[in-house]
Amino acid sequence: TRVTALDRIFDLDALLSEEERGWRDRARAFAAEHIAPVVDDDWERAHFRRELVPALGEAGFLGMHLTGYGCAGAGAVSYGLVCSEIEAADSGWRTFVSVQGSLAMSAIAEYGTEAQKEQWLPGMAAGTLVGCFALTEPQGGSDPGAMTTVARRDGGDWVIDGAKRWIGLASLADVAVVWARVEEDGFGTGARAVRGFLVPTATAGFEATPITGKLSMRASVQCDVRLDGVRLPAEAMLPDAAGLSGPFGCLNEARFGIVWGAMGAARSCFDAAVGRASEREVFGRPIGAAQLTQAKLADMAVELEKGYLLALHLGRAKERGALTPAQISVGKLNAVREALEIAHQARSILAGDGITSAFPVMRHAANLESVRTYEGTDEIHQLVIGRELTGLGAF
Ligand code: TGC
Repeated sequence: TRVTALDRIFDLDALLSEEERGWRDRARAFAAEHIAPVVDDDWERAHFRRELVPALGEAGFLGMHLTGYGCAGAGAVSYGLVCSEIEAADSGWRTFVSVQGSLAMSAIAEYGTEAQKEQWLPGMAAGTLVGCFALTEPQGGSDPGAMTTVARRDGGDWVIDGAKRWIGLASLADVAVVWARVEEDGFGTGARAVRGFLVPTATAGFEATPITGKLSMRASVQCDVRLDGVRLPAEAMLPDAAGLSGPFGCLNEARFGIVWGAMGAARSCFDAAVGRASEREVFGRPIGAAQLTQAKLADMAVELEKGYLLALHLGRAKERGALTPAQISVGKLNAVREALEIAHQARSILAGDGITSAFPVMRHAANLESVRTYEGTDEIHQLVIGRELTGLGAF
């Protein structure tokens, strides 16, 4: 696999185990073979390459942090490194890995019954089944506590009514993890609690419509979802998630992957800028020999190094079971904010060529706008950190 300018300077390898380097190298090779050659065309055509999903499963990347049920049981840092390499190719594909593994599979693995795990996890790990995670609603995603989707009991069944928006993969998924407010769940958790339900997407009343007109994440799919009288058996509910801590627990997993993933997109932009700076001549010499260009490259490299070291620090904490939501907010806020700044600086070094698909930079920049918004906006993470610092909630 290619050694990047970043690898040369930082020697992140020295901080990784042989197993972690193996995951990183396999993901880098996978992205180079399967994603990089086709992603510009897919992005242009707004095409999600569904047929790649089983290959991701075969590589072991889906739900790789989970144990059993065909999952790899890898460590947090290995998972982060894979997210980074996949997102260096395209944020849409890292989003797929996150939605499938961190959100949908984590929800089933953490909160599901043995029968639910047996039914869904092996196929999802193999990439023969796709899952989605339906939390956000049309009025906005920052306050899931305001959700209006409801699940009510009807005899032994559940009946769900409501709407969700920005749900990745919903139109392709086999199963949706749907979060809904229950009137009375019969489990003693009280009225109006939020519960999770496994909804096979073939169920009558479930309808997913891809959102069009996106100028970001064009090689992946996000949907509007309608749930009209979706009738499910009693055992469709995830028994071990009661309240918003259920979906938030899954968001913690996905946000951790983003801490690493956004650094991958940034590294791709950085590599493009370094490569071009040594070739493109202005005023009779490569622009990489200009002090202003070197200052930009140096600032980008500093943020990349800090971002990767922070990701690694959080990964080690996660492996010790010590990672807190506030720490994840620091990582997500920093990684995406700095990745966008790096993408913008790289674009300026590439000049006019930087706006074309000859370089990945504008695609990454456009994708990162979505990453900045989903899984908690910058502002939400600032407020989580602010609450940690002051003890005062300002939401
Ligand atoms: P509050 O409503 O008071 O707390 C509810 C319960 O949740 C617990 N909690 C957490 N648990 C685990 N991890 C976390 N990070 C948690 N954050 C909160 C909390 O302790 C409480 O538990 P309990 O047992 O006492 O009931 O909420 P809060 O005041 O703690 O949080 C407010 C705020 C703003 C931080 C939270 O609402 C938030 O994080 N909002 C942002 C939500 C978000 O990220 N939405 C975007 C989702 S992205 C998406 O759905 C798309 S997936 C990608 C795709 O499909 O493509």
